[in-house]
Amino acid sequence: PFAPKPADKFTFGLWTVGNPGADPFGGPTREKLEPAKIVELLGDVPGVHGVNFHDNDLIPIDATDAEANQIKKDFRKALKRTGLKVPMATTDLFRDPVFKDGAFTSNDAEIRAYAVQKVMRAMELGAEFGAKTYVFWGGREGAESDATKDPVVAIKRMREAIDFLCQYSIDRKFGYRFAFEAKPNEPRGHIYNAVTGSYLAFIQTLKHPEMCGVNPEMAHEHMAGLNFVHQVAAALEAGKLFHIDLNDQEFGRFDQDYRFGSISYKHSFFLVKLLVDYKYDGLKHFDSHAFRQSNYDDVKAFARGSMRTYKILEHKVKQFNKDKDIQKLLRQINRKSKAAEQLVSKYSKSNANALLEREFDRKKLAERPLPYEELDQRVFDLMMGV
Ligand code: 3MF
Ligand code: MG
Ligand code: MG
Ligand code: MG
Repeated sequence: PFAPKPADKFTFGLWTVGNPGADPFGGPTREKLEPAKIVELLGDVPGVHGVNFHDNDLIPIDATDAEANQIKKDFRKALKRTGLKVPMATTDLFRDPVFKDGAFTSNDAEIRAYAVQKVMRAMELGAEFGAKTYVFWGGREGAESDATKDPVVAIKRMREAIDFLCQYSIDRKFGYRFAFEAKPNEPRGHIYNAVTGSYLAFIQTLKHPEMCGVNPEMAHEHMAGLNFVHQVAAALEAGKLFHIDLNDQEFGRFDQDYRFGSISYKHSFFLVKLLVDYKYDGLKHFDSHAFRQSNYDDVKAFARGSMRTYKILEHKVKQFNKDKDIQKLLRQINRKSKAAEQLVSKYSKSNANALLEREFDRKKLAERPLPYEELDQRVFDLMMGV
């Protein structure tokens, strides 16, 4: 009953299912797979919609033209065999030493120009495979010491690069929508635009705000101890949720990229509820990887589990929305008053005067019951299937 379908728009990345299990303290525990092999692995997992990539996940940074053409040919064949799409592409602006002090915000003008050129080429590569969403994660855009970079100048450099690339996308008719992904730290000590909300403000200062939105990632906001659901809500309400990175993470820890739903059952439930209630029908990318202990069969279990968890939570959300007792409690706590609502829903001089005149019984209002313990326990019972 929880079988995913391509129409669910679940996606994985070459870098997520292809993750060979290295960490800062130890090397890989799994063999590195060629892109076409990663597509085949995903093809063995029913219900996947697509696979996303960074330019260099597909084509190594030092590849010759002949090598690049062969890789693309094999990759395209694997896509055809499996029916997988490439809905999103992005640029690796973090791995190569040239970006050690940032890409768009580097202190070196030539590195900034190289970064923009690298994105232009990567946009072309994404477009070749049909990508319509282009993600920007500024992994190296930050600082360890604020002695090294002016953070106001950094914002201006970022804006200059994005304005340039928006116009390039328009000129080339790529049809991309840009999605900015925030992260508070890792790999930099501090990354600029640390949370999704920062990007929502930044977008409004761009030359083409209409083609720019966000790609919030659950683990990134949880690293900072923030409520991810609220960040996504802000994006949704602003019409800016262009993409989402689903995964999980213990609060406040290093970047763990765990399987979606594996830690934060309750936050994951309310996230799915938000996406269901507000009819988000965009891409749902699992930006996570299997445990370092897993072999490739277990990586498939990881991919199946990510989607299954989402579908189970979706089912629980439907139960929540139909549950008579829960809905009764919700009606009870959302108290209506036509008179009060009319007064403040729209400003007018007469409304303002009437509101100033009106008497409120503060003590009585404070006494109205809010059975939130009862409601919250019902959520627990529902999730646990009790
Ligand atoms: C790092 C990330 C990135 C981004 C990716 C753009 C390497 O924590 O989340 O993954 O998601 O660069 O999609
Ligand atoms: Mg991440
Ligand atoms: Mg990560
Ligand atoms: Mg991500």
